[in-house]
Amino acid sequence: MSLKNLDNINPNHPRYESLKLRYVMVEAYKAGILADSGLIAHGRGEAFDYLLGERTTPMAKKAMEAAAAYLVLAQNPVISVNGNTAALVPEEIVSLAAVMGAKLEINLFYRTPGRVKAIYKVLKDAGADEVLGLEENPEKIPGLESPRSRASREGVYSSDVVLVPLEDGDRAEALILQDKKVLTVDLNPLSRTSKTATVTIVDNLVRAIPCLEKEVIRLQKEDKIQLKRIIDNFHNEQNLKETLDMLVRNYMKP
Ligand code: PTJ
Repeated sequence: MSLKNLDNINPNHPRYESLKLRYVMVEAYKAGILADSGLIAHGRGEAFDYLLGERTTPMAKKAMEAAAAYLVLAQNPVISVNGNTAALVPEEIVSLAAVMGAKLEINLFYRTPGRVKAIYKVLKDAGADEVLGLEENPEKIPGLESPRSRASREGVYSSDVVLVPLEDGDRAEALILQDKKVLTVDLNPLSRTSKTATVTIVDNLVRAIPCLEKEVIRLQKEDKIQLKRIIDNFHNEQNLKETLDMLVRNYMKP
């Protein structure tokens, strides 16, 4: 992604990282990768990130460990990729998939052939071997009407664990009803997806995905009993509550 618009901004600017991500998103929108609503979603994420102190919290680290345990134990793990994910972490998501042999599947709410093509190219350029989600006659996830109901036969449809960053609540619910474990990354601990998912990592995607990859590599060396223990010791609702408590404390700080 071109960052030439950033040339006029001093890297020492206190909001440099945030400004950089904004430019990445604007360029991704211009390149047809991101939906216009993706920019709005990014803004909402920014607001929550600000309240979280723009850093990975201990609760997010705990959620990453649980998510990594699910991914390591999975038979058919799949990473669902939308416009925001392709814009923010293309190399990182491809690398995470490669480390654990997971499949990558494009799944868009605002689906157009042009966006699917653009996101496919981003993932291929980032080194992906195979990208699912382009099938003419995909399976459907029951209970969903939007293009999000699409599911590749060898991907989301037959998966046991799905990582769905920046998801909408309906699809997370529908996937859970299909007995899948749903892992998400969402800066909003109050979103329906956050509350529905099996594991919610409340963190910025740009920080979370590289950390998650490290956790997967670490846990690949552990035995199954230890991985199951990590899963049993994780409680999504409690973790979200602790995150929300921290967010409120930060908000109340003078
Ligand atoms: O690419 P498409 O067509 O599939 O559309 C993707 C969007 C994101 C536009 C679509 O899924 C959507 O409208 O999502 P929502 O309902 O706005 O939810 C997005 C959630 O992601 C919100 O709760 C945001 O707080 C959160 N979010 C935004 N940016 C980030 C984020 N979470 C983690 N990291 C971010 N960088």
